[in-house]
Amino acid sequence: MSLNVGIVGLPNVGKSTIFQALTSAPAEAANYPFCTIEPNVGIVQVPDERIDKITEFVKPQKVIKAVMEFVDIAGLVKGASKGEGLGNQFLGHIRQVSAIAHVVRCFEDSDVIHVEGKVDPTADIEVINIELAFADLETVDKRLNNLGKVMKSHDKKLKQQAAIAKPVLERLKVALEDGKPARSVEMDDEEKEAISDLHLITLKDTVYVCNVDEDSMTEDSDNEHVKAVKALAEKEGSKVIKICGKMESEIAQLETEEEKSEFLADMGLEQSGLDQLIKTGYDMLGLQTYFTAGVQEVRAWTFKKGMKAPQCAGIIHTDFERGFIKAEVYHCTDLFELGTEAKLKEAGKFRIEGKEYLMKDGDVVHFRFNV
Ligand SMILES: Nc1nc2c(ncn2[C@@H]2O[C@H](COP(=O)(O)OP(=O)(O)O)[C@@H](O)[C@H]2O)c(=O)[nH]1
Ligand SMILES: [Mg+2]
Repeated sequence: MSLNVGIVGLPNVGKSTIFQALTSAPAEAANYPFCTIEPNVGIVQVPDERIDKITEFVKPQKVIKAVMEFVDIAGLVKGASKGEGLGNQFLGHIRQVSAIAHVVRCFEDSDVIHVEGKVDPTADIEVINIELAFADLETVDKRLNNLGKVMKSHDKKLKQQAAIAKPVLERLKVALEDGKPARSVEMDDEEKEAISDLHLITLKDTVYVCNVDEDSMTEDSDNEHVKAVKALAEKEGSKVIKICGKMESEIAQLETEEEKSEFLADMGLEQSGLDQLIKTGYDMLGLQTYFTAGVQEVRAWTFKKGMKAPQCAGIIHTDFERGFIKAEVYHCTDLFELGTEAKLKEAGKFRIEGKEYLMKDGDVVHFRFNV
């Protein structure tokens, strides 16, 4: 299963508009040979002021930024879990993604038809979440039915696993039947592990993306629709961001970074909604960035939170992990403060770390290895 964010929502809420804006400046495919790109799968560059700043200090010939994947999933409708509107197929796609960006229509526009007839974000979210919960319910029911057989088998290990899974599946069933997401059910690590292979949709981290009109984007206060979404999200511990799909597609057509910054400044905005969406997605996936910085190339590397130095070295090349000796590390914020490697050393900020070093977001690293 790859690490990606699926864009989900009712039809006509602006999913494809947002996806197209996200992927309008395609990441240079040559730098990312690992990605096979399908029409609804986009590789997106992760905006990161830190790499821009490192570049000012190091002045490399080449800069390679971190990337992540977004998937545009076709709109779900009421009854999807029963197969309405190609429902099962789309639900299958959602099961494959690692986190969810749920786009909600918060803009008024009589030219754009709303499938339910009026703009009502809480009701819209409910429609989708109930379909997702019912899809999960089916998965949970299937597993529960199977457990009976497993309990009767002679395989001790299987029986043991089933004994752990049973009570948590039963709790999940109660919540899902009530239309509540699986993430609302408390589970310990052992229980989470016991059901992890089910890939429950409503267990995935979710950000609600309020697609608002231009005015609501530039005003400080939220419109009523956004307020309603925030209230709902707070109850389930999900994140919320505001985006204006229409404006993002205009920004996406601008050629240079300068033009984009100017456009945002004119609107009184610090960063685009898209940038915020990408950063939130990256974070939901548990991803962090370390940098390698040389005059030939400054590059951002993506790792999973909690990885140690040798594993991180292995992301560059398996030889780096196999022959790992040590890592020379400093944090980018120390570079910004002190300016040169000599000063970093003087201040004791340039460190030699070993195999047990837990890598930090923003570390600048040089790995020493021997194969
Ligand atoms: N007024 C307005 N229209 C939008 C916005 N975002 C998308 N639309 C329009 O809404 C319609 C549906 O958008 P689309 O992205 O295809 O929705 P999808 O079905 O969720 O993928 C299109 O006509 C878009 O131009 C927005 O922020 N404001
Ligand atoms: Mg679409």
